[in-house]
Amino acid sequence: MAQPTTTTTTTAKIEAEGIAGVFNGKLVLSQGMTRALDSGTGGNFKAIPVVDLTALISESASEADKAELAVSLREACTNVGFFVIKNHGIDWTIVEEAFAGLKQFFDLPLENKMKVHQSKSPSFMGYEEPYYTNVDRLKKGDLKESMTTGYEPELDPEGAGYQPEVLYRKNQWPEDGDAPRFQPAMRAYRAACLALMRKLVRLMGQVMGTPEGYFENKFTYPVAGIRGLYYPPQAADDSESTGLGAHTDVQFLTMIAQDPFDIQSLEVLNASGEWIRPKLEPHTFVVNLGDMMSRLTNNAFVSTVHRVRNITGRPRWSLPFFFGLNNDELVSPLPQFISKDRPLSEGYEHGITAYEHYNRRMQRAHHQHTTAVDKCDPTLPRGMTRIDGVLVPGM
Ligand SMILES: O=C(O)CCC(=O)C(=O)O
Repeated sequence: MAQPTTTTTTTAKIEAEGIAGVFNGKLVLSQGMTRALDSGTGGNFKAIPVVDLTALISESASEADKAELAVSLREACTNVGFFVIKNHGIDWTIVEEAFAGLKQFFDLPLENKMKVHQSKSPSFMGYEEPYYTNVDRLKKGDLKESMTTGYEPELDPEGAGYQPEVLYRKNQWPEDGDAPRFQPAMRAYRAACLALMRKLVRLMGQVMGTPEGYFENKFTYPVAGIRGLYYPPQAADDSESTGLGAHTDVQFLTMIAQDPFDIQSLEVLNASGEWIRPKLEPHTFVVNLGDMMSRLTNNAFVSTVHRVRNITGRPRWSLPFFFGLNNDELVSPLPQFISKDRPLSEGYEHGITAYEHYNRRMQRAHHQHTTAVDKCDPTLPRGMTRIDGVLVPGM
């Protein structure tokens, strides 16, 4: 039987720390992912653009204002994959309470948090202690602690009010008496983020050139996960540790609040291999595109590699909200993004559901989870992975 070729490309376009390298012409990322060389990053951006959402939120915005906003969004989506949003209309006391609830949860003794550990959930909901994940498998592991909860259809006034039983991702909430502010705070934060994302999706439809109302029935029981995170400060000279390893996001859009607002620990990879840190003003969020978006646009919109490295000396908390299509929607490139100049990208030939898309990624990221796939087999030698059947350096 023919053996797969093992030639390794030496001219890596991207030689950033945290990226495993280039193999057979593909960018090798964390989580067992490989990507076409030109689809792991946007352009040579030197800063993360700020997008003012007034024209989306204000009832009196003119069509010209909306058109201008659509242009700046398109530029951010094709060149950077990240932007900071301001004037988004979210009442910031909801965000403050979400951080208060999250901190109350993280302050619990470890044994209480372990009662709702993510390994007990087939759908990856729950708590992860420091070093439980190792997203960038060239490192020792991720220093972060996290607590993830997901969509609850019965609490979504703009949704269908149900979701097919098979798609339900059951939450693990802290047990009675533990962190009582956590559950209501997460629910209020989810509701606020959902309302904003649904408005933004209508505009994104326009930015993506879809027919009017195209996305209207595709987010009726969406993915709406919140992953509360804590990153302790780490030593600047500790190259073995990372807050959260280099990766791309899975869903359609992610929006992230951070506390303190001015801490610069999130790092976004540009096409030259430089890590660019978003700079936030008070009451702003970072928004980024996930792989679902790059898949829908045949890589015209970029789902950019990022990581967290907290070398600021201060603790950091963040609250990413992951927003994705209904789990039974097909995630296939839209026809307007396929042409002679932009042929269908490798790996997008077969439609997969949003549910499958998510599970494949999570099984790779969580190499200790019972459902982990063999690419992240923890018995692989450290720093090695298997690609196209061959053991190669990476992850
Ligand atoms: O903490 C952050 O700002 C980013 C988190 C993130 O990238 C993730 O949870 O996938």
